[in-house]
Amino acid sequence: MSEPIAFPDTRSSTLFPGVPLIESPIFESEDLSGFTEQEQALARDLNADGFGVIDFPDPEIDARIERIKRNLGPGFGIPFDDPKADKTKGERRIQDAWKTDEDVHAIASNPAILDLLSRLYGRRAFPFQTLNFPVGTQQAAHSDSVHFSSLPERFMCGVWLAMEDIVAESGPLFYVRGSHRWPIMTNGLIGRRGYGSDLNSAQDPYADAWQALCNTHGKVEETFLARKGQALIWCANLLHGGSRQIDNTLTRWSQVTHYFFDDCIYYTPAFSDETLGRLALRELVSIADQSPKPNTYLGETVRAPKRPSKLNIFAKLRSRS
Ligand SMILES: O=C(O)CCC(=O)C(=O)O
Ligand SMILES: [Fe+2]
Repeated sequence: MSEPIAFPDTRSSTLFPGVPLIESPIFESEDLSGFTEQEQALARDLNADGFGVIDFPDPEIDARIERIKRNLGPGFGIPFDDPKADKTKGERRIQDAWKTDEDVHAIASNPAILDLLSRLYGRRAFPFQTLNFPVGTQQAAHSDSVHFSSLPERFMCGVWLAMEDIVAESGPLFYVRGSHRWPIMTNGLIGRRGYGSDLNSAQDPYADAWQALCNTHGKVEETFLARKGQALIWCANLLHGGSRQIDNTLTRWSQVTHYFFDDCIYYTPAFSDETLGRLALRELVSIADQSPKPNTYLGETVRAPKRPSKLNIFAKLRSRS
């Protein structure tokens, strides 16, 4: 068996390397001496609240944002120039624009962000998906961990960048403070079979359970009225969504980059049954350098089991009867 991978520029929890440093069960005793005071405050926010806010560390961010709007804008089919037009009538998002837009790529691969996340989590971070939104998403409360999760769990996060000043009427991002500490939503938890299932939205099966958690814990949605160039980091299991857009003539430009961390198994929980070892594995490349990111556990490569072909299943059934 191969040796566990060393992460020279990161320091994971000495006793609990299988959980992100900021979510360590002994966080209060963890050594944060390698962090600046500002970074320590961010680490504490992430640990306590499940999110933290930073100024995006790129002196060229304003120029990048303007170029992205110019470059991606026409693709949304939205009349941005008409102040009275309904901006919600066109395409509401574009996934993985990093493949064609070098500023989207640069934001996703920002070296200071990669370095910061790597140190906060104790493993090297890599970006694997971008989403660009010209308006609010109006998505119900959800955690991204039903779409993408890792084993060991929680080695995933989102970085949401405000690409304009966000006002309450434009359907701001919201989050549920502290919800990252609730159980991670899985099919096992709600008694559902996921492997091989079909869904319109991977979030649908869990919506009632998330709502019940919020009601029972008396948790409210708080909005993020961000300044242009501010970014919010959310932990893998933080509930968040897009609040209702009250004024449809407004835009709400943002970019979300989703990150995983090295030496994990990457998979889609909505279509998996973890207990049975049936995982919908992801075949990822890092956006930063397009290198493949194989699924690994303690340095050992893990491959997807061959799905049994229909023919084999029938052969098995016949041999049993
Ligand atoms: O921008 C939003 O309203 C939420 C986006 C989101 O949930 C995501 O990208 O994971
Ligand atoms: Fe999300």
